[in-house]
Amino acid sequence: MDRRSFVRRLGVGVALGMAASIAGVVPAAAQQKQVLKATDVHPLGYPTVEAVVRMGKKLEAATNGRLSIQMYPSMQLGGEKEMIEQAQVGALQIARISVGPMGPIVDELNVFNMPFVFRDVPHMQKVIDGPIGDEMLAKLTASPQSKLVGLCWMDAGARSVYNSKRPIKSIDDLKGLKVRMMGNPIFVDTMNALGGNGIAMGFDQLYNALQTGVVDGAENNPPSYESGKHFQVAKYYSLTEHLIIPEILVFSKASWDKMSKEDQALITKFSKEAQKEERTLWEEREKQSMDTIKKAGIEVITFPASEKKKFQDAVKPVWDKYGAKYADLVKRIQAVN
Ligand code: GTR
Repeated sequence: MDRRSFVRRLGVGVALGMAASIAGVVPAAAQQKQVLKATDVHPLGYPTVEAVVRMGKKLEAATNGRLSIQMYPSMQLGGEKEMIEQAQVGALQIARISVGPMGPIVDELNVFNMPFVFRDVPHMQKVIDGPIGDEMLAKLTASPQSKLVGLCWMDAGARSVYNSKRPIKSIDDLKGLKVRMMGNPIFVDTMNALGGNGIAMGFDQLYNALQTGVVDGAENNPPSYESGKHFQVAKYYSLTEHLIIPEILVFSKASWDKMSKEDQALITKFSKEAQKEERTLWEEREKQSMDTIKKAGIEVITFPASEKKKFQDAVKPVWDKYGAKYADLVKRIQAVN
C-alpha cells in the first residue's frame, strides 16, 4: 500500500472510530485495552502455565479483547523471588508461585510449608478447596506487607528427594547429602532434621548447581523434576513426600486497585475455574512425568510405612521450633476429612 492510500485508510478508520464513540457504540472502557503480564517459572504446557493461559483466553473472550493475559513462562522474568517483587510494584500483574517463598512474607501461610502437615495430597486438596483455603487467600490479600491479592490455589502434589549420589532407601542414606531447598528457613531446617544438609537456593539456579555438583540433590514433585530436566543430572528419586505445598496465583495489588469492580469479579471467577482446571491437568501431567522418568531409567524408590514413619518422626525438631504458633490452624487442618 502506498503512503497516500495508507493515510486515506487511516483517516477513514479514525473517522469511523470517532463516529462510533459519538454514537455511543464503543463504550469508553472498551477503548482501554489492558494486557495483563503473567509469569511462571515453568514452561508452556506445564499445568500451572496452561491453566493461566486458558484463563487469559476466557478473559479475552468475555471482554471482547479488552483484557488479555500475556504469559512469560520459563523464568523469563526471573525466579520466584523476583516474580514476587515485580508483582508487588505492579511491574507484572499475575504470578504463579509456590507457597514456599510466600511464607516469609505472610507468616500464616507457613502452616502449609510444615513437613507432613497434610496426611496426603487429597487431604491438602480438601483444605485448599474449603474454608481454610479461602481464609488463607483472604489473609494474604489483607496483609499490608504482601502487596498482593491471592486469587486461587493450584495443585503441586507432593515433594520428594532426588540426588546424583546414591539411592536413598532409608532415612540414614540422606546423611551428609547437600540438598537444595526453597528459600525459607523451615525447609532448610526440615532437610537438616532429616539428616541431609539443606541449602537454600532459587529454582533458577538449580539445574546448574546439580550439574556442577554444588549440590548433590534437591526435592520436588514429579512434574518439576521431569520438566526442569533435573532427572538427567540426579538419577535417584525417593518418594519421601515430606512436603505437600500448594501453589498460589497472586495479582499485583497496585494493579488490582486500578481495575473496575466488574473486572476484578471477572478475574476472580476465572481464577476459581483455573484452580479446578489445573487440578485435572496436574493429575495427567504427574502420570506422564512418572512415565518419562521411568523410561529414562530413573530409579524410583518407595518406602514401607515403617520407614516413612522414621521420616515423620525425624522432623519433630521443626515442629518444636515453628509449630506452636500455628497450633490452632493445624488442629483445624487435621480435622478436615
Ligand atoms: C516447583 C514449583 C515452583 C518452585 C519450585 C522450586 O514445584 O512449582 O513454583 O517453587 O518447585 O522448588 O523452587
